[in-house]
Amino acid sequence: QMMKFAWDNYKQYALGKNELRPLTKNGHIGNMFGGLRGATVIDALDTLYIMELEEEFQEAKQWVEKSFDLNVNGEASLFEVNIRYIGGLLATYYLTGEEVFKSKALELGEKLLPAFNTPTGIPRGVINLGSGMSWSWGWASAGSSILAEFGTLHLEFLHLSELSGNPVLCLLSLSQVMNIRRVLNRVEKPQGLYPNFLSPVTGSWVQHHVSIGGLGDSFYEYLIKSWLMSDKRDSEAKRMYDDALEAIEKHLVKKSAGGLTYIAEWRGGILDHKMGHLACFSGGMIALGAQHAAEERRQRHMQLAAEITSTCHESYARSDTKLGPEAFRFEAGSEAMATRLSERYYILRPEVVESYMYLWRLTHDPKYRHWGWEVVQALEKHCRVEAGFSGIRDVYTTPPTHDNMQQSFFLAETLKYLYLLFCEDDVLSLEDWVFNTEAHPLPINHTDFKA
Ligand code: DMJ
Repeated sequence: QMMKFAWDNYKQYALGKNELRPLTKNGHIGNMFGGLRGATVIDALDTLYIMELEEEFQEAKQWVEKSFDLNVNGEASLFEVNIRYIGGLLATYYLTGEEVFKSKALELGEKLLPAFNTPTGIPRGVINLGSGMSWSWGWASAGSSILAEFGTLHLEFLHLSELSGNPVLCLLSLSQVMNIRRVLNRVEKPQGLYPNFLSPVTGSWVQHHVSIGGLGDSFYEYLIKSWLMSDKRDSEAKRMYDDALEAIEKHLVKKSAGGLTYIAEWRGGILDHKMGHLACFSGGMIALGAQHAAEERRQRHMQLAAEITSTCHESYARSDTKLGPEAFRFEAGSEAMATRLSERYYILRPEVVESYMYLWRLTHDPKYRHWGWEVVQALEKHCRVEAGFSGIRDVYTTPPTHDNMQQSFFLAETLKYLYLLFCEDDVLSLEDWVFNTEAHPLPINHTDFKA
């Protein structure tokens, strides 16, 4: 019902734009997707499909067939286009078998390849989808590329490579992502940690900021999921994940005075006792990775995953709206709460319910369903407006002020993970599917994997 409401309003007021503005009842285009349109359509497709919202799925599919134009000429985020568009199209192709989704994914994938033309092969963050020219984000220090961006291509590019009938595209997409691994394996890592900024020219780190939240997050996620997606054959990815997690456990995992476990950020050896909402995906990731470890490690990691997820739940429980802030800190007198005005907002992000979904599936502890239901109630109470769902500007104020944006990841991720939390385990079973970082399911081992 929430998904139908979000979709119906997007369709009515913003179809073909990237997102719905639910207060002003119009569409938002933004500048992340280089002239591509319909981000919400592509992100919503597989969620509509698995929820059996058939009429709505057909509406979305028709838009892809008739109106989704790939001949655009703007500056796009390589990462965002990959996780939302390529991920959404690939997942819908695998779920439905309908060729249109595969051919659009391949066509778009080909347009992203020039981003890898750098001295190291580490792609830059921004690409012009028309000319193929690429460059780094203006805000990224010294022309660097971002770990979470170039480290979050592997799952989709492997599938593009496997699906492509074109031997050049097949070889290119595979060799590009395998080369990223090579560069990362070669470079020295401070205390085993991966900093967030790397030069695509020299292949060395540009700044020593480490975070399992924004700028780093999905790099770690794609290591463990690459191994799972290969049906546990990609042992290099597993080794990299294990080593990275060991360094994180050793240097970043902390316990607050009030007994809350959290993962701090690291700036050149100095800890910043802060967790972003984005970092809350890590409870689910660590639980997923723990399933395949030896017993002692499995227990330790399951406990860590549960503790982090519980801390993220606290960040929701300690707010007046029962939704969590963009970032929360652990300081004297204040734990798991935002202490800065600029960090109090909630933009319909999925990471906390994502971890509830994994922890539920892997433990069947009913508290994860209770916590998920609390989120459903809070979304209904504070984020539902007349024409859709909106983010809010301050989770500590009721009634909240709305930000007038229904993010596409709300339909791709937040609502999908909530749905899966209350489904039987065999709906998109974790044995058969891995979710890309935008919650688009990709099949495990559907063909022979060779890397
Ligand atoms: C999503 O686009 C993806 O989950 C990404 O990895 C991080 N941020 C957003 C949602 O918060």
